[in-house]
Amino acid sequence: KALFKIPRNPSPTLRHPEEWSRSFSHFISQCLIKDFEARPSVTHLLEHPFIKQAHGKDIALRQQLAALIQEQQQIGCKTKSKHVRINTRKTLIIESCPDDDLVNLEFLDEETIISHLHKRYDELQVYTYVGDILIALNPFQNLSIYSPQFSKLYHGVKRADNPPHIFATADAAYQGMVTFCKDQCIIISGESGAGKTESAHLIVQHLTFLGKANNRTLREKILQVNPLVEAFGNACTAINDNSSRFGKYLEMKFTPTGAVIGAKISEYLLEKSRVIKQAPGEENFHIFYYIYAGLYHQDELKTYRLPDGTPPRYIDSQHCKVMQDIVSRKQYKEQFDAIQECFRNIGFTEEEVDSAYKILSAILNTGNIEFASITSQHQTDISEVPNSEALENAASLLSIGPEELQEALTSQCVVTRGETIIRSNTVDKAADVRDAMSKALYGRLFSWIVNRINSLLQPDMNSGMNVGILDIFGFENFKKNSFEQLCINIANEQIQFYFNQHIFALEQMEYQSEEVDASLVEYEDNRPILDMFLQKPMGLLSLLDEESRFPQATDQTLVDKFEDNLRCKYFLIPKRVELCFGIQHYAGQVMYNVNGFLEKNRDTLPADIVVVLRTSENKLLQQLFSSPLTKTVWPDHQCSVLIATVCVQVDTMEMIRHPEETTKMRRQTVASYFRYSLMDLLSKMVVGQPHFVRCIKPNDDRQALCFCKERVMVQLRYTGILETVNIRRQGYSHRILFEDFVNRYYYLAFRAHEMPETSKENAVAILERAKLKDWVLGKTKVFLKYYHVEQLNLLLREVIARVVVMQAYTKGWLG
Ligand code: AD9
Ligand code: MG
Repeated sequence: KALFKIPRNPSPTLRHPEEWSRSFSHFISQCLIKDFEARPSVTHLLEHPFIKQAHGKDIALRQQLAALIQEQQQIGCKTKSKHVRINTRKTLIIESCPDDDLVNLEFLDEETIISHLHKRYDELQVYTYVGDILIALNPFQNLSIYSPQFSKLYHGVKRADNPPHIFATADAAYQGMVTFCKDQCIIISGESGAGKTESAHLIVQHLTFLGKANNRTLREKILQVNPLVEAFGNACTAINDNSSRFGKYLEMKFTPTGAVIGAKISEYLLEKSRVIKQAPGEENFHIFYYIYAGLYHQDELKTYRLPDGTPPRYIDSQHCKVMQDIVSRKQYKEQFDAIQECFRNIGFTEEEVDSAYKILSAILNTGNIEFASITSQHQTDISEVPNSEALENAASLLSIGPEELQEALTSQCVVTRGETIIRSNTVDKAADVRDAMSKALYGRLFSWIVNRINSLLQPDMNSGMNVGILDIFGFENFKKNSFEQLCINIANEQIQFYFNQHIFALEQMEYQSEEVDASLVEYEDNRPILDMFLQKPMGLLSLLDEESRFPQATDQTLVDKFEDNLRCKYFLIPKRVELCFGIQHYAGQVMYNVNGFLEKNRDTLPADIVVVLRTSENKLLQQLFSSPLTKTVWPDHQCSVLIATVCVQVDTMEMIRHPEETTKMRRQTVASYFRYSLMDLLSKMVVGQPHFVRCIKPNDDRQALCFCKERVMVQLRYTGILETVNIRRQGYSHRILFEDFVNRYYYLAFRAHEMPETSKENAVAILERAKLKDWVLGKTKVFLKYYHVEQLNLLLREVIARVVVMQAYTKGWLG
């Protein structure tokens, strides 16, 4: 009871804000440094005359207190030993405990780490540090730890002041950017459904808060980018109801003083094949269901010609809840309204949105076009469209002639020896052309939306600094895996490789070259697997490309080619399953079915379709098909940075064009475009200081509070968490040249005007002055532990703040 002793006579008459604040803080800390199991005290506290009498400014404090207590109750409801206090800025501080960082564990073995994470998860502590890396367990339930109060809590404070949190990672990136004027990059990894996309949203939310997007419009725009792109790029899969079907790198742009000024997205490898077909139990991209529910009124149905009655073929009828179920229609309608709002707020014109909906509806109508075989005088196998309604709808929505469209679908122009011959398509071929057109329309529409967002959100992307956030599709292993899973999993291999390079390889290489005595940690290097995929000319992707060039190639010849050329322990050919191969990925073994690999890789769009779409009167469509979407050539200097930092053997000097360009150009396959995408992504990442978030899926049933030890163990193993803990405990994650170190921190030991020599001795002087322990010196660099950098930065900020105040006094600004 004594714990809840409330000051007997706290004077409610203290009017001076400072005095009030001090008294208030003291009072609150007296009352709140308690075990939160004793909840009755909270009401008691709010009812106390001292708080009740608060008025004027003080009412705000009372409300703040009430909100803080409520939040603390929610997050700390099961926590026995968490302590809270209010700091002088009247912010709630929840003191961290040594448990927050795996590096502090006394015993380091898998069992201890797992039971530690398990205990924390049961207490709803979903975040845990491994040094400067954040582990995020998916809570599978909404937690109330992401409110603006929490954003304030994690703003510019010492990491140890609060429990681990995704906001702390965002804050570290932001502070790093502001302090060192260096781009930052937050890499979120984890398997499908582990929580990457949610984490990315939270990071953007916190960065817009930190970036003081005073301009409300800009803040709203930035916050609406993710929902908009995800409506077009995410879908329900067997693993995740909101699975990302593309890779996304979002760069938030800031001024040198840290004010947010814009954003830019880069998208990678959208899974276009989903438009035309989905695996059993899976769905098409969300946006198709949204427009179905949103454009349901009679006049809209007329304008957009959405097929009424039976669901369109591209929206799997089993799953087309929009058509059958009034409840889901309501939900989708809400989503549709939200997307409309996003379009509007970000700045799309009504005409653009209308064109986008027309293209989407045209795709659904295109999917309903059927072909029948008819017998002609000369040929038996030509196709026609028996039911013209879908064809006419599609043509009308695309503002092209129905006859021209039918012709482009059912026949093709072939030029032989200077002569143009029209050749009829078989029914199957016509269906392939139809699907290829739908995929191309959707893929280009998606890229256009992303480009348009970029032009609306980046006033001047050439100046200022970035925090980039990487959220790609997670590692996938379904019952049946195809070309799409192969690409997704290679991208994940690449991210794992990047993590390994940063955490292990580069660090250990520097110990040796700088002759620093630090023990080496063994880790699982996945470079051989990546080489097997990416090497030229004998890597898996090159072999696939080579085979795609032979018109006679079949699935069997492809598997044979792989089997003949990929002789390594990571490539497996199962005995009794045909047309299959296996890969021993870093995250486990996956069996791939090669059915359709060649076609998917060729991803051809007949020139006749491009020609007819170019005749459209729809401005947006004209734009989508008017010119080749050409990607820029790799600048030399970027390549060398990239190769030096991430030594993956990939093709770098390639002019990449959109895969489905006209036949005259050398055709780009999906594999070569993918290779380019990976390089492009890496080139963006390597220029920034990386921060890692490792998302972990605690169970496969998407259940809250269910921690499946085996599943977590597997993920910890393949992500190398145990080794990461080791290297963070023993290693020196920050290595800074003496010169850079002195330039960066000389304020800590020298006067502003002194301009000390950037020597080893002066670096030591700064380290000693900052009272840091456990650092070491190499031949040219200072070697620091991960926590040193935070300590140095905090000291530096304090010193700079003091200097600014002193200068203001000397200049007489402060009287
Ligand atoms: V995929 O590779 O795109 O298929 P992600 O992105 O890793 O996958 P996602 O972020 O979509 O997974 O999370 C899956 C689901 O977990 C979400 O739809 C939420 O229902 C749930 N989730 C994830 N993180 C959180 C969280 N911090 N709070 C609450 C969460 N729920
Ligand atoms: Mg995702």
